[in-house]
Amino acid sequence: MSLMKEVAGRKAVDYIESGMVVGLGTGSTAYYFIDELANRIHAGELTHIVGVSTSNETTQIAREKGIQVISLDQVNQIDVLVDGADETLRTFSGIKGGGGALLYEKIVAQNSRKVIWVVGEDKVVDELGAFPLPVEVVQFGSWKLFRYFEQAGMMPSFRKSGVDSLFITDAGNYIIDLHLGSIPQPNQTAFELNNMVGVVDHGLFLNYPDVIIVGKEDGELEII
Ligand code: ABF
Repeated sequence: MSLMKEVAGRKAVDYIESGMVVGLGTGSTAYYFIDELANRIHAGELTHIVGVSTSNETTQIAREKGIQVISLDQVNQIDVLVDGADETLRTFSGIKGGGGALLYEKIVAQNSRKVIWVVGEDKVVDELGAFPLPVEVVQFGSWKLFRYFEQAGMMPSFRKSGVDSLFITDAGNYIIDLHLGSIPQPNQTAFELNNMVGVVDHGLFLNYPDVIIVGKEDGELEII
């Protein structure tokens, strides 16, 4: 239980109106948003809400809370997406994917009219990269990519699931985390990754959010 995550997540429901198609994010902060959204629906304060999920995990959580969840391809567009982040600059770029859902999160974000990130204040940084950068890669040839990252000094590690098995994303891919330490030129790093065969996507979300809701340790909020 994190007060700063909870206040940020629950505040985001104020941006939702009846009749909206709502993007449902992944992670523990987005969880509070989903919980509060369900509360407002069951209280009759919000009606005709349809959710589009960013992960199988979120789909299960939302449906268990009584939120109608349909697939992205069943809607024209998402009105508002509320999602978490692992790091965020105040200039509306950040790193996501610590929860392993970066690909579907980015696809849903691309199809959303408004994107809101909900974070605890510890996620707000002046430079990206202290958090390992997740890179989603197809399984075929992934060790060749790993070796390339290693030789390029990008300190790679395969995302594990349990002791000796590799984590597999909802899309059936692996994740290689790059322990870069700092990413002084996120656009350049994203450009290089986007042009590597076998890389599906990565956790650099550049110029994505429209609003960042920051929960503070003392329960206060900051809206960026
Ligand atoms: C998700 O939110 C992931 O991209 C990211 O890893 C996570 C942040 O985790 P949490 O909200 O649990 O701190 O969107």
